[in-house]
Amino acid sequence: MDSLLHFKNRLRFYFITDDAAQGLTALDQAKIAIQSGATAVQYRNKSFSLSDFAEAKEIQQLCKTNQVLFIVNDDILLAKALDADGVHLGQKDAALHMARQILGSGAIVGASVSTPEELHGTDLTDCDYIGAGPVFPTGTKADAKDVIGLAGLRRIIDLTPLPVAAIGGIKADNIAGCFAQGAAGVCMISAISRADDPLQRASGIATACGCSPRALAAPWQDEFKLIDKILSVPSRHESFDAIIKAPPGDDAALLASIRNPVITTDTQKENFHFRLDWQTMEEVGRKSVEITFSDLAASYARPLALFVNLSIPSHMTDEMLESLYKGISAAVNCHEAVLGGGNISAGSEFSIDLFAVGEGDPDIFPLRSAGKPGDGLYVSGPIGLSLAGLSCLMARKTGFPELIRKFIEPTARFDAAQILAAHGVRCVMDISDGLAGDAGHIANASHVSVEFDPAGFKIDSVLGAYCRSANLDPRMLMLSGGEDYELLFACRPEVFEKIKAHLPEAFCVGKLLPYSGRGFVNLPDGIRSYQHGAEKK
Ligand code: TZP
Ligand code: MG
Repeated sequence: MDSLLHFKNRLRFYFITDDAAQGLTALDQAKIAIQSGATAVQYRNKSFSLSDFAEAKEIQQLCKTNQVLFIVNDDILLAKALDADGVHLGQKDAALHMARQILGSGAIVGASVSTPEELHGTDLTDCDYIGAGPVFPTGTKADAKDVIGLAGLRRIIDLTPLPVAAIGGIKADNIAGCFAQGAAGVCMISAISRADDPLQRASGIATACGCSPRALAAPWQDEFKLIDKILSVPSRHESFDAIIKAPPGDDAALLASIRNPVITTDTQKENFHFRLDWQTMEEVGRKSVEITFSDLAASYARPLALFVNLSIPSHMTDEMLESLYKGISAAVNCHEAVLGGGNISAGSEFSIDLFAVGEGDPDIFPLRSAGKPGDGLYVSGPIGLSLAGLSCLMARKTGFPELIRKFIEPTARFDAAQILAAHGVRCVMDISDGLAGDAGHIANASHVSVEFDPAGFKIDSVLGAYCRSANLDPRMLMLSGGEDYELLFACRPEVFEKIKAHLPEAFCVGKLLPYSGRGFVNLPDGIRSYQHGAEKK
């Protein structure tokens, strides 16, 4: 996935609501635009009063349900109150950095610019895209600046790396010209809001933008209907009947007897652990399972059953939830486990709580407390990539899809766990909170001190390239980055030599020493353990 491209594409067909249209409310206009294929809607109401709030919120919900960007014109606080995706500010509106401060790092902040002089005079540090115009004559904005034409649009596009959306007098027949100059998108008001046949005009605009019409998605309503649909997702494999005695759908699940039951739980929250403009629902489903099962891998347990509790806000659709379950089922099946059941409830936030049941190894249950002075400290594979991927997503930085993939698609390392178990390794955990933080858990539990060997860290080549481009030290990302879900383990160096033959990507990150009064002998300054950081606002 290329996140910048993804963001640019969301500006392609950018409709702005008209507060002076005859006959059509802002909500009617937004529905027409969204049905026709709009990728973004801006709520622009120059005479906004509190009595308009309910309608504005309905437009925001409509956008969210249909995965259309929702931006508020001028008013940062209204954007905040409506939980908008961002705000668009004119030259006279509040400074862009105020918008960033109030709306947070994940918000989209746009700015109007009409000339190269204005572009140079605007501090664009906190700006995500430019609205440039008026490109053509417009009667909609009384105080519009001089028409800049396609040549003026081109000058602005050539002067900024930010995506530029053309505005002012945009109609179906002049859209191709704007894209030909390199515009990321086109914004329009009256071509739709004041048209004799707005639906037909909007669909002509969609065609010119290369956007397809969509059936307006309805929010989910019926829990029972949804559960039936979810349970009908095929999730049977050879082990199914051996794991679960009664198929899911009853009050509780009857599992076959388990010799060494190992149970773990995890939670994933929207805008904290994941973001739906970065990840599809299917990807969110897969990752939720992988990271929950990762705890089983780190416990040498074979996954058997997964239980999922969902809290779903009203704007989500049946289709979105089916797609989430498609991802959940795919990951559960891939590990030959079963979806044992769960619960769905309405809630203001979208969150996924997962409970996994596994069968432990009859001989070893690895513990954080089993590290011994003289052991080496090792990781099962490349680390730091996921945090770098998250940073790319947050900064909309292109060029490192492998890092973004690692953030979006981590996998539980059952393969590595099997090798460690076969070699009798007793001190294991998965790295979810960062190498430094997780090594600290081993130091505490095993009552040893950890000495890192940053010079010996094996640096992944893509991580290295990213760090060179961002002027960062890859070792710092490796120490503080979480969510790689590699295994961290301690064992005698001679045992590691044997493991390495089966796990060539594993490497040494340090060693365990007798406790010296501190958990870490040499933790570099500025290292913090990983904080899940897909936070939107
Ligand atoms: N900013 C520059 S031109 C314009 C704005 C808000 C008005 C665009 O309206 P229309 O009806 O698409 O020309
Ligand atoms: Mg304005």
